Amino acid sequence: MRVNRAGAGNHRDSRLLAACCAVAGLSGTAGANTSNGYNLPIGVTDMSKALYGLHMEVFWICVGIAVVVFGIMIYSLVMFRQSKGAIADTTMVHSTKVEIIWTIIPVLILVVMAVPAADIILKQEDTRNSELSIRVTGYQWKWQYQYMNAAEGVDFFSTLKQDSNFARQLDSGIDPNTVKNYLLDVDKPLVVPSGTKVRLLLTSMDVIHAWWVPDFGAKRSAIPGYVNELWFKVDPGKEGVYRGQCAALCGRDHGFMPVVVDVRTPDDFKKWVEEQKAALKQAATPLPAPAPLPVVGADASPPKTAQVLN
Ligand SMILES: [Cu+2]
Repeated sequence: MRVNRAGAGNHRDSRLLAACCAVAGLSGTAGANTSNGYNLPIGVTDMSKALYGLHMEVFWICVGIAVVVFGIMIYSLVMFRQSKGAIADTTMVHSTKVEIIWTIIPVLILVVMAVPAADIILKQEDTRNSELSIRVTGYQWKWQYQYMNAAEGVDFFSTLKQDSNFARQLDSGIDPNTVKNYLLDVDKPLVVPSGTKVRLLLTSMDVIHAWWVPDFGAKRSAIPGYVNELWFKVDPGKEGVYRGQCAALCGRDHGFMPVVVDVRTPDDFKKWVEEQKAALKQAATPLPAPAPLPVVGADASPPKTAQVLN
C-alpha cells in the first residue's frame, strides 16, 4: 500500500512538473523563434517581434538604471565610510536644482519607454482590413471556433486531447513525461492561413477566459456578454503548429483548455475549408428512410408453418 502511495505521489509530482514544463515550454513550437529559452519568444509575427523589441529596450533601460544607481550607491558606501573619517553633511536640507534633475531624468526615461509602447498598443488595436474573421468562444473548459468570410459555416469545438486528459487524472498511473505535448494538445486545432491578417472575435459563455499564443504575441480576454478583438498575421514560410493556453484563472480545469493553432499556406487552408464544408454537407444530408416493416394482418397470407399445421 505504501509503495502504491509513493508511486501515486511520484505520478502527482511528475504531473505537476510536466505541467510547469508545459507552461515554460509553450514557445517550443514548430517554426517559432524561441530566443534562448530563458527569454520571451521572438515569435513568428511582426507583432511578436515588435513586442520582443520593446521588452528588450525596456530591459536594457532597467539594466542601465540599475548600474548607475547601484554604482553610485556602492561607490558612496565604500569611499565615504565612517572608518575613513567621513562626516555626514547635515547642512544640505533642500536643493531645488537636485529636485528638478531627479524629476526630469525619470520623466525622460518614461517618455522613451512610453512612445514605442503606445505605438505597439495602437497597432494591436487596429483590426481594420482583416482577411479572415473567426468567432472564438470560451467555455469551461474548451474553445469553440466559428469561421466567417470565405470559411463561413465551419464551426467546431477544440478540447484537450484524450491522452493528456487520461494522464492528468489523479492516480492515472500514466507518466505525463511519456505523453507528447502534455496538456498542450487538442483534438481539433484552429486552422489559419499564413500571410493573412486573421481577426478573432473573443467572447465567453460562462466565466472570463483568455486566448493566448505566445509565438503570435497575441493574448486577449474572452469575457461573457462582451466581444473583444484580436488580430495576428503569421509570416509566410512560418507554417506549423503553435501552442498556447487559456491565460485566465477560469475555474477548476483552467489548465486543461490549451490553444493549438495549425498555420497552413493559403492554398492548403483553402483545401482544408473545402474538406470541412464537404463534411458538413454530408452530415446535414438526411439518412434514407428505413424500409417498411412487413405487416401481418387479416389480409396477409398466413405463415407457411401455419399452413402446414392446418
Ligand atoms: Cu479558460
